[in-house]
Amino acid sequence: MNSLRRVHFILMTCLILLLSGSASAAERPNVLLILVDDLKPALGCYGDPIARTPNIDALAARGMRFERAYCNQAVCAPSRFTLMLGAHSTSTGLYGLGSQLREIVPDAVTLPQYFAQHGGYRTESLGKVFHIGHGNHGDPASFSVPHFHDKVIEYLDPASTQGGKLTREEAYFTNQHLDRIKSLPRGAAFEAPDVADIKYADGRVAAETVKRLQAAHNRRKQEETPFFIVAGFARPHLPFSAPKKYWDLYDPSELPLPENEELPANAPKVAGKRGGEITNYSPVPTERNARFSEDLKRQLIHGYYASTSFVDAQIGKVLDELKRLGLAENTIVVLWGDHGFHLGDLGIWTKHTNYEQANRIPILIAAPGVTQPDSATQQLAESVDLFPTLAELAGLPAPKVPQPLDGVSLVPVLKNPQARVRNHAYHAYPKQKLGRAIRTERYRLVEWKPYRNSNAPAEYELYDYQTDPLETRNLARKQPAVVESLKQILANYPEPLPRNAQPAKKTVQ
Ligand SMILES: [Ca+2]
Repeated sequence: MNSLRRVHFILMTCLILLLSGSASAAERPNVLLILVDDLKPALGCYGDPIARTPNIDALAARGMRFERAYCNQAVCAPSRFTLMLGAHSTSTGLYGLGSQLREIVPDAVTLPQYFAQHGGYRTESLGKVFHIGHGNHGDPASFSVPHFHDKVIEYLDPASTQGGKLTREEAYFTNQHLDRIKSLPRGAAFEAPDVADIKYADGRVAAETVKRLQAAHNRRKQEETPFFIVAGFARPHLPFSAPKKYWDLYDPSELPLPENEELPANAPKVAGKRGGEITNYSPVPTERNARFSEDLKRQLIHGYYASTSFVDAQIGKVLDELKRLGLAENTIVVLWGDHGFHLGDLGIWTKHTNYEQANRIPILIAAPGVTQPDSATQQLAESVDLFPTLAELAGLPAPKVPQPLDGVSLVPVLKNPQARVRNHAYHAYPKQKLGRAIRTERYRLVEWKPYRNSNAPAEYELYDYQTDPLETRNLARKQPAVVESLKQILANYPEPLPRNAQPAKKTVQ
């Protein structure tokens, strides 16, 4: 080939690559990932008879509902890392609220980064996406544009903050006075001012997401750039600060109170929980084993449902705009709760356990052309599965990333709810011991193992959800054969990393 021909050949090759590259980006679906803080499946579409969640229900009616979806660690920051990395906390060592992603896994390629790198996506984030607070500042490297930040802990009623003082949880979430949190006053657990939605962060995040969708729509028309927008909502995370009209949707006397407030019989002490996060809010009693009055329980449960309805209305604004712009037909929409929530069941409030209510989450996926309307599956699913699932839905290569990838693609299930890609879900929680759990359709095994350099033996919990859906008794000693079979599954997982350890380098192909 002479030099002129060679130049011509190279130019033509570049042109073809350029054209095929831009053509594929132009054909890719957009992604709208909706993250909701502390949202359990207390939703109409999951059969909750109390919940008023018409907008989330409408999203479920457009796609697939995962009936058996689980987070990988029942607390904000680590759970969000598992989603964004596709990696279990036991694979990365990112167990803590203050764990720093880029210190522990500096070259990680997060889910949005992967879409930017391999699909030409413009990636944006709004509201609570990565956990910010407790020493964490988010992950700017994950997104194409600066994060739209707003509050998680928020009060409008001066009575909620002793007349405007900085409260404990506000300080945690704004990285202030982290060394003397307990010296600060407690804020209210709930408030119900008669205000417009926009007065709270979730109203502002919805309004900004609507604007971002409009801009993304124009950009898509002009530059053919697909978008990957992550909108994170703060409620129903405590405090249950929500406009009065959402509280008014519920009759407090009709709210369900916990049926069983005792810890499971024969369970190891390390597994249970009393006090904790909830005691940072007034008027919750601070004594570790205090019983809550029925009034208080009812107010807290009312607050959780009111906050969920408030968030539902904000999500509705975003989904309405997606539809109005004509983007719904070409946008994959995912709704995910970062973990579940105990509302007094087992006598536990909030999260931080390996029990069912703290770990079961909603996952809804509407993927145009793939999911059937109003479909549901019993396939067990985990947060880490969303990374490979979304990559496959968008036609990106199967992820090969520097961090361990623990998720499996759920696309076969999205196409056929009876298909099976995994036979259990895995989650973990670090307490005085590390608890790792295997949840099958029927059982949950939890292994509580001392951290390194301890000779104490592991302790086990086994629950049978067919005979004991409320987890009232640990059956580990009574059913050794079942324990043994579930231990075999657990044995296939890599040795868990200690907290904040560096994961082993993987060869990236
Ligand atoms: Ca959370």
